[in-house]
Amino acid sequence: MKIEQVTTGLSIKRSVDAGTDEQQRIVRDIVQDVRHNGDRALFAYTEKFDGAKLYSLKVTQEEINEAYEALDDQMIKIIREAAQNIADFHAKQKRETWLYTNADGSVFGQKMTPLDSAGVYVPGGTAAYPSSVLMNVMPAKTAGVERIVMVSPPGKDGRLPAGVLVAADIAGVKDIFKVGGAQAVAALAYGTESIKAVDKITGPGNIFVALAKRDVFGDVDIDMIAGPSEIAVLADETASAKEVAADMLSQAEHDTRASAVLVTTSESLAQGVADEIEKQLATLPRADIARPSIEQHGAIYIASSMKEAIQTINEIAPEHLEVITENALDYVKDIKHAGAIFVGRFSSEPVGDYFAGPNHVLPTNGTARFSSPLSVDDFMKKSSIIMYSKESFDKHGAKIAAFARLEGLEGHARAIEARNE
Ligand code: HSO
Ligand code: ZN
Repeated sequence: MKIEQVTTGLSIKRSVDAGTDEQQRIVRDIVQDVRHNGDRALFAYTEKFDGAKLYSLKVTQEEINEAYEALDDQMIKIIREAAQNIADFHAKQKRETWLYTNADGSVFGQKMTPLDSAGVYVPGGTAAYPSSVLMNVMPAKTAGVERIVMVSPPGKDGRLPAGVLVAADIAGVKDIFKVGGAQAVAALAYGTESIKAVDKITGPGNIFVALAKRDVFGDVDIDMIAGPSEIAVLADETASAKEVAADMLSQAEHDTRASAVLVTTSESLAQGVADEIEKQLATLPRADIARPSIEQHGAIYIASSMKEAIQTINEIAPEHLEVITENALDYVKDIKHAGAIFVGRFSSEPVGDYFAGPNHVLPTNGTARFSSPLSVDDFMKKSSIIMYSKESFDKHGAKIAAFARLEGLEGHARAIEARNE
């Protein structure tokens, strides 16, 4: 792996996939088809794209029971413990309705209301992560969303993976449907005979899912469009090359487009990590994915000072940042842009992927400059409350009418003045 001197103006190779015209057309057609033909279209696409001929989309209690039987008890316990940690962390995010009264006795405030319903998309194949089921569902549950629907493409055998079903059940999802792709997004947005429409769709997916989410946005809300996973490690000479390399590979194995970057003040660590990455790749089962990721999107940068290193991190605005230095916590105040900050050597990134509690759905592609991790807020909305007192009204009514007339809105002014008569 190449070792370079850090320069300014650096950024992770941004790889937002906008899709080809052809893909956009296909997605629009599928969305329209589902809008018009409902379940019939869903069955047809599931047969065409997933190779599964289904007669019912909804996962049955029997399938859930079988999923529990397929996992060993220890694993079920681990999923439960992770879900509890995620619930505990997200409970701290929950904001309550607030009101305040000013000196004139007027009351203002903000009412918090959970969304009525949310849909979670879970990708198929090797990206069908039970951990992502928990990360998407738990914030919605904590927010108080009453109806949470999950969709995921079935395998050729017409089934969903046991881990996904168990995680969904532990998270409290009642409605799980075996449908994926753009057709599932359309069903969630517009509803079909078996799937009732939801207000917001979250969860990652392939390009067709991402394009469909863009297509239905406005009719329903969506979460961010997630890009491939990213990790940046900020380390000094106290870090272990073996550990840093392992952490970088942990994200590189997600996707050939994932990126793993080290920014360090130590030349010997830089060399050590480069060597370790090679060594560890030799035995990593997913090296066929991790190697191209490291080769195309991996980098090791040497900075002349911690200040320069931190500036570089802020320019990259990584999804995940690990700080493995002496007094690591002291540097957190200088980090402006990172989706999640993992502090110290025991906060290896997978700790957050699976178990610690904070959400693993994080801003990618440099969007940590302006976005935040998925949270309870994403499943709540706010209404303003205004209760103006007579005292406020008498004091300010004329000013309000004057403002209305500035805008040429006589009707507004008269509404105010009607109270004076
Ligand atoms: N690191 C991924 C999430 C994940 N990792 C799921 C393992 N499973 C998000 O960037
Ligand atoms: Zn991961």
